Amino acid sequence: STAPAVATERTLILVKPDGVRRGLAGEILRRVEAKGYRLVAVDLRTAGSDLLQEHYAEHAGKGFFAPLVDFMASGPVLAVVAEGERVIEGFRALAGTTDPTGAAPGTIRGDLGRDWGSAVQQNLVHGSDSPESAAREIALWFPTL
Ligand code: RTP
Ligand code: MG
Repeated sequence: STAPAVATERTLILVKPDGVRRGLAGEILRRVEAKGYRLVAVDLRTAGSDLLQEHYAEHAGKGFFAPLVDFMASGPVLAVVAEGERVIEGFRALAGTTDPTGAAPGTIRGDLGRDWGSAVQQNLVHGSDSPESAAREIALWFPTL
């Protein structure tokens, strides 16, 4: 008998402005590709606050919302759509936990990130957290895809 197929998914990855500024975009994409995921789209751009407020709508009203949007608009981000079986969960595992200081070594945040003394956690990457979030975020960042 054959095992049930695992669905191919797409996820939205952002290399945040701290990652681009530090010259880590290539290293982060390397890890995504080395894990075996396929790059579907990549675009380096400075996002406006309208897009970022929509992207982070679930955090509207929280104390870190405005500083987070300002940080995310502070320079170019690398927006990426990656594809593969269980890529949503797989990329979040590659990224590591939200707090980069405590993130496990071996992860992007654990190997490359740390606390830099600002209130907003500069944790290098974003990855969609569910199929619904991925669909919403991909439509937002890549409306023609
Ligand atoms: P992300 O969405 O960026 O992949 O990160 P996440 O799921 O691990 O974290 P989430 O809770 O969704 O928060 C989104 C981003 O907001 C910043 N943040 N700052 N207490 C704070 O100051 C705080 N909490 C979150 C981080 O940049 C986080 O990735
Ligand atoms: Mg999140």
